[in-house]
Amino acid sequence: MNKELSRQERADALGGMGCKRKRVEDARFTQGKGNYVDDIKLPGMLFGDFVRSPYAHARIKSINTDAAMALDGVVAVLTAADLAPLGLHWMPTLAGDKQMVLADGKVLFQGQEVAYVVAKDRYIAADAVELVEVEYEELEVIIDPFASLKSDVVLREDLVAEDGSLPDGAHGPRKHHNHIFTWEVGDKETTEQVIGEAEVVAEDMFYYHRTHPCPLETCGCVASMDKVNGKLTLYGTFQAPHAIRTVVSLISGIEEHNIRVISPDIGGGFGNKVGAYPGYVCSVVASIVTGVPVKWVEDRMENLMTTAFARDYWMKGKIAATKEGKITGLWCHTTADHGGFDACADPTKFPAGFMNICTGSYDIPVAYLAVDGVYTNKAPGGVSYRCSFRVTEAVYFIERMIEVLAIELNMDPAELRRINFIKKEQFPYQSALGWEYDSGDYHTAWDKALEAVDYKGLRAEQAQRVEDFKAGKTRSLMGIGLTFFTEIVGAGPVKNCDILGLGMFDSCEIRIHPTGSAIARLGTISQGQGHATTFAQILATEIGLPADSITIEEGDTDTAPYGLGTYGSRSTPVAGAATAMAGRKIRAKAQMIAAYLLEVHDDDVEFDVDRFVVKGAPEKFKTMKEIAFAAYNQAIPGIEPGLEAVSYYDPPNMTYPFGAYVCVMDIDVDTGVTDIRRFYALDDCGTRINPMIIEGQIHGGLTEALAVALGQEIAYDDMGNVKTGTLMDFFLPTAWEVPNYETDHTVTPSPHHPIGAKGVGESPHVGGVPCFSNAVNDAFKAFGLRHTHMPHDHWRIWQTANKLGLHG
Ligand code: MCN
Ligand code: CUM
Repeated sequence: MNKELSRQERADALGGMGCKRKRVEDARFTQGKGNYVDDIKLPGMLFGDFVRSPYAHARIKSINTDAAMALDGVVAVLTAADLAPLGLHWMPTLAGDKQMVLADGKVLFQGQEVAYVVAKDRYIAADAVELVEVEYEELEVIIDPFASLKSDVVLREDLVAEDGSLPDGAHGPRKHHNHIFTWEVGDKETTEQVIGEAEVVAEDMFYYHRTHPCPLETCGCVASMDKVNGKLTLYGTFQAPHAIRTVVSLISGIEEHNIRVISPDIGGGFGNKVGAYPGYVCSVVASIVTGVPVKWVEDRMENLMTTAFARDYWMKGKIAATKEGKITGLWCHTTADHGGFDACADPTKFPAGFMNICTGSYDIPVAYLAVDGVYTNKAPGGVSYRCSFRVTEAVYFIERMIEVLAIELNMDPAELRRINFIKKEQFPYQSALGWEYDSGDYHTAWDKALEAVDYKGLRAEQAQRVEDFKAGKTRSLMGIGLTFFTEIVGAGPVKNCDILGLGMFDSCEIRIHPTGSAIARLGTISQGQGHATTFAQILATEIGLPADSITIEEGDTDTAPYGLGTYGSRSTPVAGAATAMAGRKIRAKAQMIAAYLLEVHDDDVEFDVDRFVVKGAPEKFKTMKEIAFAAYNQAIPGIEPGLEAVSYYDPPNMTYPFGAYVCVMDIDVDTGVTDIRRFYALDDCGTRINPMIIEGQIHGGLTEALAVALGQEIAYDDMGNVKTGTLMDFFLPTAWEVPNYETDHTVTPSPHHPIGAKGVGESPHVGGVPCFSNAVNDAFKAFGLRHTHMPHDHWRIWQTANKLGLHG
């Protein structure tokens, strides 16, 4: 205490909001000391493995487990027949559908779970899987959702009544036995009228292909039933541990207080680890049956072929505009391929997620969206991979639609965007499809982006390149990809967002220890996003204790307050808000303690970075550290001992981050090889908690966007075989393909969030995919291309060039 620190120095010492605090997680991750599910080893633990269907659609004639059971070290082989008496051969999905845990009479996709082998080690289990004899009778396979809606083949026999009628699904009436739901938003009649009378209409079909988030760590769990105490502990790769606890309780009948769900370190989630998988149910049952812990961990192929995929949306669009380019209406019909079971992880009232953000960043007076969900013989899932509940699809749709309209209008697409942006003064903005955008300043961001890349210069260079190409001086074309996206993240509000009836609030509980350090527990769970680093920063600023003195703990349902978990970039908008609010409760009590210690009235002290000072007498103060101690050692009249707070936060609205991206790409017409010369990403996520973590999120999301746009897919052949079920075929970009990203930002705080922060985790992916795709399409625009489907791998690009007659 020799030298008095300046206010700024005191603030810097806290490591609070806005600073590039280094990730506290990395010490263990970079030294191989992470604790992932597969690191958990319990005494006597057994291992589970699945027999999976080689067929995409087949009836199961018989299953013979004798040879497998006879193998030394095999403890049990479970089939649907074993689970049926427990009512566990089917399980509810997050979308209100049900899904077979183990094949019940038939299989609906390649890789579907047929039997579950439990053995003394992982290798014996794998050997035993080979010994289970399953007799299949192949059925006609349906891979195309359009064909599915016309087919006589009934995929889900459980969803057709005995008299042949179709009971309603979770989202209302069904039109056909392979139809799941129709979801309509907006004003159909007016929209169609506007389009019918418009001066200019652009129309196209955009396919956002099926892909997969492919986290480094696959899904897995360890179930441990303690029969003496009646307690089930379930460790697993869960993005929503509390929701899993509730679901396990509901389907198993075990009381919720007797279930402890723990998400240890997670090696990437990306939405792949939100839902419930048959592996979890089978492991729990196996542990109950055997009385010892059972571990199940997928291999890479199982993860790619059977767990939550992403996209598979066919989006037909029409957009109307005046000759000057003012958009007057938007129409979209989407055919959504959900595979064999509807296991989309959307909030209940939104069967196509937040696809109705598809009016994008534009002031579109009238719009209409309809989505038809369809069953096919593919794996279930659909909402994953930095998707913000289908916002990826919505943004891809509108950003391709804008490009096609620009062609129709013969107008510069950057200018077309500019003249249609929602203006700053229009916020809060009510969109035609029902959202209230909380805040935005699109023109500022757009101008900054276009200037940063010298947009005019790029277009001039591109025009020259086209001339050179036509003159035979070059075989390379140049594409300029533009995207302006608006995201919608942070579900809640509880009044319109729930999953399986659980309102989407989130929570934070703080305990300040006597010596001025703290632990905060949240209802969310980091999978790599760095919550232990950033949530401590929020608290450091709110309660004036150093971030380094604050432990953040997530993922143990026995200790953390109830929360809905981490996905949809909701942690910052919801749990981050809860953290700030709980911090403010701590501060309010600290203020009373400080006033008592300083012998003044509560109103006569004010918070100053890391202390409360007497107003007008800054030399009289008590630091938060001193106050923390006082909370435990002073008998203060009218104030309980201790310093703790909890907040459950129900957000009044979602947050609406946005961004402006530009991609400059050179394409070799003769090989289809793409070279990303430049990628500029401006993001606005409101108040920035940790700029370095944000930058990391953006680099990661852009790289995944590059993957999806330029080659990654889950492709099926006509027999329903997954053609890209290994990393030999499924494109994962490496340092070789990844360009040097330039990041930039503007800051438009959310007006309703306690610290003004918006989510960012999914933004770069949502904005990145259309940007890469627009660049490819733009490169061939001068030669008459309107739209070509993703993924733009070298072969497809070569074909595009070939079809356009560019190979001479
Ligand atoms: N952040 C910040 N300032 C803001 C907003 C966010 O500093 N204004 C920080 C947050 O404090 C947090 C990180 O950025 O450390 C991401 O925050 P947020 O946008 O709230 O997203 P979530 O934490 O809810 O993470 C979910 C999101 C999703 S849905 C997917 S999918 C995805 C993504 O995060 N999965 C990831 N990024 C991922 N990154 C890693 N490494 N691994 C995954 O599985
Ligand atoms: Cu949609 S992928 Mo994230 O929400 O876990």
